[in-house]
Amino acid sequence: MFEKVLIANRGEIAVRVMRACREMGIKTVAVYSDVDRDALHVRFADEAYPIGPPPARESYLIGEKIIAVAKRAGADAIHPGYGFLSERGEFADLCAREGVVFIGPHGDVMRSMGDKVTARQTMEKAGVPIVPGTTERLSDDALTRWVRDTGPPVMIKAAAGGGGKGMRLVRDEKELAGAIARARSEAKSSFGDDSLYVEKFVEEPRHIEIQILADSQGNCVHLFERECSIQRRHQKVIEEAPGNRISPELRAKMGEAAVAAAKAVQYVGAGTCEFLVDKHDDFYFLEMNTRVQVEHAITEMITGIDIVKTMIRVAAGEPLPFRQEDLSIRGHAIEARVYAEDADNNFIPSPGDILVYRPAAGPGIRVDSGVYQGARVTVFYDPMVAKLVVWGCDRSEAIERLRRALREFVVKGIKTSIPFHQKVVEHPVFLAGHYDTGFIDQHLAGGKGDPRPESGDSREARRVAFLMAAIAAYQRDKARAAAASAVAASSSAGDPWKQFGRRAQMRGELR
Ligand code: MV4
Repeated sequence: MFEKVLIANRGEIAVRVMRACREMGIKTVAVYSDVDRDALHVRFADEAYPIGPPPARESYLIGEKIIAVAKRAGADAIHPGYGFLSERGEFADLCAREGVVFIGPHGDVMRSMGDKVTARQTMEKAGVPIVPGTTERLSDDALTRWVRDTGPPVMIKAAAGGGGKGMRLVRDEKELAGAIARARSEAKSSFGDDSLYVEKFVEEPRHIEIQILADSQGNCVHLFERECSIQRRHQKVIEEAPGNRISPELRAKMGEAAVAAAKAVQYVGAGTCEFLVDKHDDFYFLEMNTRVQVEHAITEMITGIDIVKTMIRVAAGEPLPFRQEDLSIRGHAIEARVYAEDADNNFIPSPGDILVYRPAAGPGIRVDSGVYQGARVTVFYDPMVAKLVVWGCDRSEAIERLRRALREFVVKGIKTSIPFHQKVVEHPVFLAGHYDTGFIDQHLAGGKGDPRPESGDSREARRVAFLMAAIAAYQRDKARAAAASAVAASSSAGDPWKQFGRRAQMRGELR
């Protein structure tokens, strides 16, 4: 096992990785930009080294500086966290050349998954369903012909893209030429590569992703799914595990597809296969993320597996300490990302000094913070300051805890997304678990630009209707969960989790 690991990141994920290292008896090395001298991750580490000016491209993104620190500190491995260098194949190559272990997959794997056309070719060969479309980069003429032959709606996408950049929806052939031109120029300026491909548009999809873990002996398991459809402009807001309305059969099929995807590229480490799931429960590979993700914690909550410790173990050459049959889902977890943003002001970043910081705590609550009371939030990095992660024996309890925790969580000095989360967790559509990627735009004003001004009367009327619908949906949800738990309890003699059935029955009696 490694003796010392350098964490090439900042904020909550750097702290998260350091916690894993500490439990494993591994010493930790932090790196920090000038503006992060007093950041939480620096205070948390055993050692810390400066790496330059605040802009990431002059500090956290310079692989050579990070490697130099690793050598000077005597670190035998580097954990990249998420963002920054985590999916840069060239940085993994550099680590390999310099004899420092990169905690993640091989550089070639990152490059092949980073290019969406290559990823689609690989998945097609591996028998993983991809969205119908092309598996080649196409000229304007070829794109036009494909769309003429197939018919709209289609999505024009950048081969170098991902996360929604360089992507255009075409609902009418008349829009095609303009969409191609705009997608090409956006792809060129964002990625320096204007190659495009095209897919059929999947209507009202859900974004469901599968966590996988793989070792260097060829073993690979999946840790079930996360439901990540609650996003705003391709930024995730709330995630849940397990997903809603995912049958055991669909779960097994998607899990097997994700494992096949990982095996096809001889994946090592923690990774995620993103899928779109349509109305008919057909699913399609979208992209593979070759890093630990922000929302990994909800999977940890429902499986009991420490994903970060496992990725460190497999990077050190150890085999996975569990098999697929050892894994199961217990309860339900939800993550609310706490961003330093002003949701009432078009979600603009809200930097400043954190004057009061009192994170939620208590049963079923995990808060992974990148800040502390007195810390400064700057504009240089991602505005996510903490993750509020809750666990409950079922979805109803997780929601109850999330509502309680959102009320407990106090942050003063900066605006945060907590009030926005409170709106989400009151919404009947969220309570019903019946949402797709359109949720925020369709149901929460402010999702797309500013909310329309409303008269006081209509606002009040809407509020009453809204509350009544929310209460009704909530009661239905609870009754369903109680019935399901009672059934589970009656058939779970000897099951250590049967008290959850009793709890639900008690609630039923009290009502
Ligand atoms: C799609 C799609 C519908 N059909 N592709 C958005 C981000 C990028 N990773 C892929 N995205 C989408 N690709 C086809 N063929 C809809 C989206 C999409 C989306 C996907 C996941 C989560 C939220 C989303 C919001 C809008 C659009």
